Amino acid sequence: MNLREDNVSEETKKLISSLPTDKDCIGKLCKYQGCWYYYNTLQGVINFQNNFQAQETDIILASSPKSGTTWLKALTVALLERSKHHDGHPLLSDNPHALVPFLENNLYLKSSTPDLTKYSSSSSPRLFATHMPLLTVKEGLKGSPCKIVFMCRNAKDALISLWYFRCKYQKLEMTRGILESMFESLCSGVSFYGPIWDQVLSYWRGSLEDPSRVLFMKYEEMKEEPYAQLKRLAEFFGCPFTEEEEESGGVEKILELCSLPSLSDLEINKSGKNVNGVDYKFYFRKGEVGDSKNHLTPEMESKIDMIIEEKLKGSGLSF
Ligand code: PAP
Repeated sequence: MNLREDNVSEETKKLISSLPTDKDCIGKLCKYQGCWYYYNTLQGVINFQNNFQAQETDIILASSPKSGTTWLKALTVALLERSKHHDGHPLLSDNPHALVPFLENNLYLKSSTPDLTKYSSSSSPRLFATHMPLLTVKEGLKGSPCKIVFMCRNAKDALISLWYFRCKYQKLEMTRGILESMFESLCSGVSFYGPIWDQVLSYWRGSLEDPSRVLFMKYEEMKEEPYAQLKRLAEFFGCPFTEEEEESGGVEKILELCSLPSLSDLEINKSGKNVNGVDYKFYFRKGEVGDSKNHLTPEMESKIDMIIEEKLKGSGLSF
């Protein structure tokens, strides 16, 4: 992760001086519109909010970190591309993160006017991703009715996934100490893109208010019933599977192409890197539900469960 604060403009520095600040085991954080960001990421958020020009057909794929973003990106690309590309499917030669860039964390991280032309095509909507909460995203969309999909995942599994990911890309030994400090950050809410409950609740409420605009998905449900969930996603995008497609195995074909074993076995995902220099292979690990049981103590598990339950009380949501 690039934490260089020299990407931060004087104006943003002034803004930061008026915001709550804190730090986690990686760097300094500030809280903007209810969400904690490293300073350089805040610059990306501000660049996005000030300069992004949405098109009505844009699709935004949102998630908490380590909640199935790569999978959601791949499935969306495969769904929208399914009537094209009999050979040369984009997922075979590019990682889903290259095909669906993050707004604040990639496109707008270092530039207030990134070149978006390569993401435009006359036959497909533009696809972008984000970890920002809904209200911050909506401010950047400035009233444009883009569709937004949010992928949520159990916070304990996402924590373990992040622990593995951080240690791999920072080339750190996987110590309990690192896990424990990440656990503390999660529980206190002072973590990159946290508090996780506020972020998830923003999309949950958005999906209840306007289900035609915001679709709320869960990683665990995708694992449990991928066929039904993929159909749900296709319907939300307004491109449902036809009977003929279903009968000819069109749904299974996409699920297979986007499965963790298939994607992680592609050369680009074995040896490629993203624009920030992170190996694509680090985005693929076990992809299991409940892996946190193998790493968290029962006390750690119940502390996270209690906090999340308390924060979600009355919302109708559990995760
Ligand atoms: P990001 O937030 O950095 O973009 P993200 O893709 O959300 O990462 O999360 C990575 C997790 O998704 C990993 O989970 P794990 O550490 O518990 O294993 C990764 O294995 C999982 N993942 C990646 N691709 C897929 C896929 N195609 N199907 C299911 N899970 C996947």
